[in-house]
Amino acid sequence: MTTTSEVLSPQQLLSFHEDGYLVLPNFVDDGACLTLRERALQLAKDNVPSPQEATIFTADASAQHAADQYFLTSGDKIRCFFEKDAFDENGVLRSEAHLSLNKLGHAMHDLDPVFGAFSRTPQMAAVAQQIGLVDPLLLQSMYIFKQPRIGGEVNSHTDHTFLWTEPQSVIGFWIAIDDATTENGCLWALPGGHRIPVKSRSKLNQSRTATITEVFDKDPYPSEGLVPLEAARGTMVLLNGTLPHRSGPNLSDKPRHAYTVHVIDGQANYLSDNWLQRPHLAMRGFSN
Ligand SMILES: O=C(O)CCC(=O)C(=O)O
Repeated sequence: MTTTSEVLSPQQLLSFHEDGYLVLPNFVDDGACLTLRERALQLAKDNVPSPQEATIFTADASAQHAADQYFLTSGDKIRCFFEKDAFDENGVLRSEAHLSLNKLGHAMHDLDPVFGAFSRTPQMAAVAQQIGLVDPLLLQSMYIFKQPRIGGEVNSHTDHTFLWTEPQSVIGFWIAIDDATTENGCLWALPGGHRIPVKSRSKLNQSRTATITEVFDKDPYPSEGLVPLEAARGTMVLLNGTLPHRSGPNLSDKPRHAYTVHVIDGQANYLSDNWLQRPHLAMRGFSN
């Protein structure tokens, strides 16, 4: 990665357009990954909800409503989300709160300087430009812990389903902060699957209190043919917004931290009934 204007070779660009994803080893250096890792753990400690708030996975309807609100208003905040398996049968956390988190979301890239600097590098900007984002806007960030033993599976989905623009424009910039392998729950993707028409859209209900799913095709995405995208620390995986992808559970004793930024094109229309809204924080690009 010597120049910042052309980070991707013509072959890599071709491969991204053909497969719908691209794996870029050594995109970020180890030092930057470790700095982000440390910062994420600090943010987790600083922002972890109280034990009362942590009862968000109980079946109780008012708790569910509170959990929905906590999630739906997180687009312009830094919030902590727990793993389901972090709780015992009485709803009590089995371990320290910050070691029980599934992820941080969804605006660290705008609210935290360490995340901001990691997210807005000339290399990231160059990739966005090369893959055709005319007016790239950093919509959301997630720091995914995929904790040892309890890190849950992420079901096959497309990002466009959740972050809908017209026309489709969302691209995932996913970066391995720890080595990601089939043992600790790496990404899996369906080569060429971005050409399958998107099967559903998740959006806010009329009262904007929960999400509903609009189904266009009730058949699931193919479960065969996905390939594991093992990724050493510092590898970036680019994901087209219509590409079906998933990640496995982490049944190992090794953490699998990863950081992902979803970028949209400001020339496309970001729908007002998408779950993620940022009423208090304007979206920004890589350099403004
Ligand atoms: O890191 C993971 O386990 C899943 C990430 C993902 O699905 C995404 O960034 O869109």
